[in-house]
Amino acid sequence: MRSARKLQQLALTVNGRSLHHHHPQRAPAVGIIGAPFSKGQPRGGVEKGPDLIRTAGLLQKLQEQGCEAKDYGNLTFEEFPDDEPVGQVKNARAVGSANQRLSEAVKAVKKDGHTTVMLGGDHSLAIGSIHGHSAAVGQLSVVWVDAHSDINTPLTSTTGNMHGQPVSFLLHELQSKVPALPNFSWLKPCLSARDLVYIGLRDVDPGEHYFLKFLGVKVFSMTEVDQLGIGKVMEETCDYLCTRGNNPIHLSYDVDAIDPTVTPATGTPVVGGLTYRDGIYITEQIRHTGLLSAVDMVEVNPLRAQTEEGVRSTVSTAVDLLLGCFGRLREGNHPQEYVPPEP
Ligand SMILES: [Mn+2]
Repeated sequence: MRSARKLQQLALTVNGRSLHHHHPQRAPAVGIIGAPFSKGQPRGGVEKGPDLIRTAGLLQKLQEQGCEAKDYGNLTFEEFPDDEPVGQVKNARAVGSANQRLSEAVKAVKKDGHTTVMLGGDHSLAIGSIHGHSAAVGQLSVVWVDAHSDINTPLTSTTGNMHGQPVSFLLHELQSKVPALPNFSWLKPCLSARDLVYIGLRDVDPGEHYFLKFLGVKVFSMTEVDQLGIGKVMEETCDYLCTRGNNPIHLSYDVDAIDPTVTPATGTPVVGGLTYRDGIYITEQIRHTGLLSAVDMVEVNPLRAQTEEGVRSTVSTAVDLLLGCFGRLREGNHPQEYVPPEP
């Protein structure tokens, strides 16, 4: 795919003048799955994320930019009234069960030929989303955009909240560190540490930092974003994923990756985050690879902003990030069949 595009770029260069423009990729069919689930963390409100993002016009805006988009509605989740902590871990039964359902749903929507968009909900849902995606298409690359690395195990976590642990459940390399939990027997690890790239980290626990270093995970923390700029970060990310075999990409996007001045309506905001422009650029470049196969957009929580404007800004940023994933360019777009009117 990469070399085909290179050839095309060459063909579009005439007399040294680049006529290169973004090759119009076939508009992908988008399949939206709502996951109004909040038991991976203690704060109510994050279950409102999917409907808020829909109300902001996601489906219509995707269609307006030429995407075939289908809304599969919201999943419903089993309640576990006696979900006692297992060691430190809170709501293990609810989280295990919800992710099993989500995994089946993502797998089915992938098999249906769609690029999935999972609207969370909290980030514990990445367990089911990535598992189901991998079950449908095989080996994945995961780009995890987040202030946090979410790679605690149930034993390194100090809070017991599972939204800070999903990556540990998914990685082959950490299985000996993850204890068995109720409603998790369906889950088999499906991801290698070398197929994971982080962008935006700035709040990483000691155990998490150990795992990232020990496993040699590719990390672009905010330090690297400052040092290299987002342009170089994305160039290196895409080159790295290329060396890993150009596998289908799963983009797991936590809105708290973006600076809380822009996305304050989230459960665990951390100062010093990505700008709106950095955030959008990530989606444009991932889209440009032609490999994007599934997206998570998680941790939008309207009850956590101080103002209505804070909620609006967070939700509209989440929508803009998703539009960027599916072809919206800041340079502008026009349909492939567009013909300008003649007088
Ligand atoms: Mn997260």
